[in-house]
Amino acid sequence: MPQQKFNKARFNAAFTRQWQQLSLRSAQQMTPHQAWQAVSAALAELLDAQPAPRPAVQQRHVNYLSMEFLIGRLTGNNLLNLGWYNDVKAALAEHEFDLTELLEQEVDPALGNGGLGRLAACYMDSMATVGQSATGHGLNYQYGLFRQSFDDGQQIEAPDDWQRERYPWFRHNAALDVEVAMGGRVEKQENGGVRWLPDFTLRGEAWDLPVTGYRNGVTLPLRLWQAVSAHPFNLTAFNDGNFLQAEQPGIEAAKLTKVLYPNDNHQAGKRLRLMQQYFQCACAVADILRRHHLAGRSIHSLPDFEVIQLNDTHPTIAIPEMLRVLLDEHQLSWDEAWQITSRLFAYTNHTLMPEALERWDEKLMRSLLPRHMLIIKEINQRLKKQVKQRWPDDKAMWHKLAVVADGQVRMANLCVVSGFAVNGVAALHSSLVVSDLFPEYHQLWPQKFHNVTNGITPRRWLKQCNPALAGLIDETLKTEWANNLEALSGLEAYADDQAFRQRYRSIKQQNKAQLTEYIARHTGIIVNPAALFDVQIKRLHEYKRQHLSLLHILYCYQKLCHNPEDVTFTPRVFLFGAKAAPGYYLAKNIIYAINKVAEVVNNDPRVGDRLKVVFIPDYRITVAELMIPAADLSEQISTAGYEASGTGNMKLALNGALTIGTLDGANVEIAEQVGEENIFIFGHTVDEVKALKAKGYNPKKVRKQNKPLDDLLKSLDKGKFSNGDKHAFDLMLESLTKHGDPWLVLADFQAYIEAQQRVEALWRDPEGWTRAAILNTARTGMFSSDRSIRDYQQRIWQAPR
Ligand code: H53
Repeated sequence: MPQQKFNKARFNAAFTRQWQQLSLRSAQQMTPHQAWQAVSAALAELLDAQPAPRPAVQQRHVNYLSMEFLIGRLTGNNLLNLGWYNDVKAALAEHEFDLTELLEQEVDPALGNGGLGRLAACYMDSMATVGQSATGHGLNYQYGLFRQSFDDGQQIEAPDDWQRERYPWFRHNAALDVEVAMGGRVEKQENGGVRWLPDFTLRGEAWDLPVTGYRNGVTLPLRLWQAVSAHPFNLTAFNDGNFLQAEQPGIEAAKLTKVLYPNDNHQAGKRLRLMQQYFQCACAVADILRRHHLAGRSIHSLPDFEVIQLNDTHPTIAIPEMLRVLLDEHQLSWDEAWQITSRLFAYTNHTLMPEALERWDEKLMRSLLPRHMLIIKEINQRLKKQVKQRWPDDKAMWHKLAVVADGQVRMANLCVVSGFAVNGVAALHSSLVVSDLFPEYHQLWPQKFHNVTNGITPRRWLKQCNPALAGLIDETLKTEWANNLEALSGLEAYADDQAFRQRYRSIKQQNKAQLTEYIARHTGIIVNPAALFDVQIKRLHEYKRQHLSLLHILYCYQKLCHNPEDVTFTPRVFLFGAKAAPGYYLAKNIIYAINKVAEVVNNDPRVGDRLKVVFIPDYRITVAELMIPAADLSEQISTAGYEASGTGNMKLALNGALTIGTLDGANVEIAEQVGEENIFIFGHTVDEVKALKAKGYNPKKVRKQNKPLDDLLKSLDKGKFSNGDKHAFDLMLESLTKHGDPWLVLADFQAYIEAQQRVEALWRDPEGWTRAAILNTARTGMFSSDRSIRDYQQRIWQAPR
């Protein structure tokens, strides 16, 4: 499809209708927020009028099921993808509005927690860009991820009412309404079948957001389901005088999609969460089947036309739901239903951590979804036969592979058993999925297992967030790179070009100045934009080891305190952005510790502007878009084997930050691409982590043998950073010593300090540093999510079967 042309007259007409609806006399009477709404609503109207694109080749339609889509602001991004930015800017200037200012009015739709939700958003963008026919299915949460502020260094959470009701990009498609049943019991029927008699039903409403491809006229729907009461008001109960009961269904329904669970990489096991999962899956399955029937196709051909990609195990319940509909509503036999389902579902695994692998209590599952529980049991029974055949009399083996065991339903097992494909999200992770997580399943079905290394959309993560660098690349390469990121390799030739280096460096400096201003405005802290900007942005989690960076801060601080006149000291600004799940107290304690250390360091006159520590509050996509282009150093320091991929690492490298990192997740592939001289790798490898743990790791011993480390820990312990409170950081410190330092922070400390010394050595050579930064930009083309989507197409979605 060709790029859609901007039609100024139609835009103006739509824009005018918007302010007229507000009963104003002129456009100028709108507040900036109203004007942003008017622009967005007008643009949405122009997009609506577009014919749906037809893929050139017959391909399976992808249904991307995800509980999270962390999309970030839409208006600017859509303008960029449509190629209308300048046209709209000019049109608005005639109404005396500045587009750039209006775009700042948009509140981030924070419908996700972290990497997994952001990946889903990048994949929607890329599916639209490569012309993959697709629908995203998620939930329309009334409250997104909480807003974060700090009170005396402690994280405070506030609800994020992101004004969905007036979010101008939403389109409610009433023709797509779905009824979803829950609870109740099952009844055996005379013909041997089973009937589900649910307790109550809800209505699912489809709220669509448009996802625009890059200048190709494609728009894909991101369909966010919202729960409302199917029977809004129980009149009988009302007439009987039972007011509360009369309103009950409405209350229940409204609760369901009210709020996003704020856990990343951790399962809470709450009933309402399971209800959310089922609600989303039931809506998606009904929607997929509705489209299939509408096209007049036989149910047996479903997998020839559709594929359902499960983003982690959160939407796994879609599998028994599909079976239920095929068995109970289409009256298919088990074999027929299984034949369809097992060619339909593909599963992406994003974590190896046991606490994040979903398991649902069997009783809970049965009470909410009795029919589904029966179906899961049937899958389990049939699997048992297969396992027994392969490993006769091996009880331990069956216990490991069962879908239902110890009163729990294991969702990852259900996915592997029922789907046709399983993939990890980086080369290392995918190999660990096979070797450590599912080795026996791999023996049974080796052909199911794949790797698809994650990616990021270069539209938002370079062209939009770093316009200066994007401009320099345009000018230098004179070719379209935003949908062909491998073209960046053309920049290699300029890594040794003095003039190019100078411009590249001054763009970084400009971006740092902008961030410096933002920091001053939002935190009151004045940082030195000439210092090395050392950036760690990601969810707060022990395995990501923000506290390892904290130890390095203390190390730098001690050094300055001992020798305030040290002229060789590398000025640094440590920048953090991270939210901790509200119930994750240890993570919150790490935030507190960083903030308290920051307070002391930032106000110590001996330090001046050579060392600053800033925890930027309320980290979100919009803040990431400011921090990433301004970063010099990218901290990717997870314990090897635990970060499945990481995607922030890719964004930062692409924007010319050098990585300091462990051989974990996609860091391994980044290192391969950029070359070992352009990255700072340190620490225990996956094998070394395993060996150390097997041998019996003792952090106390490490501490004893490393005097500077011991001193740092003591300084935290003794209340030096907490006004004498000796217990302020107990949670964190006890984990590091008493509780065995499960993430090997102390074990990697020395190697980390030495890697930081290598960072400083290169920083002292600005030409060498810039050269390495340019090579990072030039060599990270493979991390475009367009490439990931093509991998999914070739290896999974459209692979010959
Ligand atoms: O998914 C990212 C990875 C990252 C991984 C993350 C993730 C979540 O954000 C939430 C749950 C989960 O199981 C995994 O931690 O390493 O880059 C996208 O694949």
